[in-house]
Amino acid sequence: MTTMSRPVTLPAAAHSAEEAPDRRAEPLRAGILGGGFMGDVHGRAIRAARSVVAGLASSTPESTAVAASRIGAERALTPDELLADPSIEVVHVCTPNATHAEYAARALAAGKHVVCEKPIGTTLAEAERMAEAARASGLVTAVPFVNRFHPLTREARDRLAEDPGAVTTVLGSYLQDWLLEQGDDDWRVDATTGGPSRAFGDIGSHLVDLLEFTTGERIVSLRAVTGRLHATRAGRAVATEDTVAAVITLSGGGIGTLTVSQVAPGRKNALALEIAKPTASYRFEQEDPEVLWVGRRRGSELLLRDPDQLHADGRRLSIVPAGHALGYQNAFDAFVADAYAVIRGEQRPGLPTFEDGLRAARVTDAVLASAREARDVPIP
Ligand code: SOE
Repeated sequence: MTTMSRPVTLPAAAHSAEEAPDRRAEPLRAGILGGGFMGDVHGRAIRAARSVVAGLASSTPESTAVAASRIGAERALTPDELLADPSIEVVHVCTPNATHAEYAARALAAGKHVVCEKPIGTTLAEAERMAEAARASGLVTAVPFVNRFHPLTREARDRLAEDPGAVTTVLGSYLQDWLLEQGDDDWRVDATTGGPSRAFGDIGSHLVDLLEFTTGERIVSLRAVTGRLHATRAGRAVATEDTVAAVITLSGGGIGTLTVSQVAPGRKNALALEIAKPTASYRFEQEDPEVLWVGRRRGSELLLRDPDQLHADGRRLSIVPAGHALGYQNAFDAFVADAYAVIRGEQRPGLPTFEDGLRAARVTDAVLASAREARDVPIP
């Protein structure tokens, strides 16, 4: 039976009493900006990381009181109070997209680590400023590209790394239907609150991050087209896209297609990624995360998550035995746990930071430019 434990090596400082104490066991004190459904998801993950939701601030005193009570925050605060609170060590930014950069920048300036929902900026320029602010701060920043934290996406990554040759083809899609009807509305629909790209910035970013993370390759150019099912919603003109289709070229010379839609009837969070190399194919579906399809010319298999069969990373994330299904919140919990471990001074390869948030902004910017100008767009 493979042991789940890892040899514990205490940092040098922990050996001498007068040195800083080992902080790993102590709970961190977190603040959450935003009281929507992502605030709930972050709140659960903070507690799963043995830490405390010390404060929560939403858009009004009333919505803050309701969300703080629902999420179990110690105190209902205003954003200014939360950002000024010296006891809060890490700020989770879960507000509408247009306020991400301002709040993240203020939290960094206040010396607080930042977990910021994507996008870190609604434009490439804003994302570049945020990544620079993160570098200059020396603080820990993280962006919840949590599909990296399913044990089987880590397994796919490790197997792809061992698989010789470059990626040949990628078939990627992320389909939802929560904005299918003309009466469906959300702050994401408006460019002023959600940013100029909606479908791609919102969920295409997950697809791109998972593709580049698992393959280790980069999209080096793309040609995209966008679509809009409803030109108006709730009587307002809509300028952001419902659908995106893109043809991509990869750094290893491979090619692929990405399809993103928030108006695909029956699809809820159907992220699917199929990657082919000359020796094997790998397919992961977010709505069925306990299975990885491994395709071969002879002997394809459905790999069911079983810690004994996984590489170290997939085993580490397999917090329950085979047969007890792990899901989205578990992946989110693993993401926050890794971010907090890095805040406590440990190493956690694969943590998505503001550098990865900037990468997502670069690709999103290229998608909009390509669709607007009907041309291939190279991506540095
Ligand atoms: C809405 O499309 C949304 O909540 C996204 O913003 C999240 O990133 C995705 O994980 C689920 O759907």
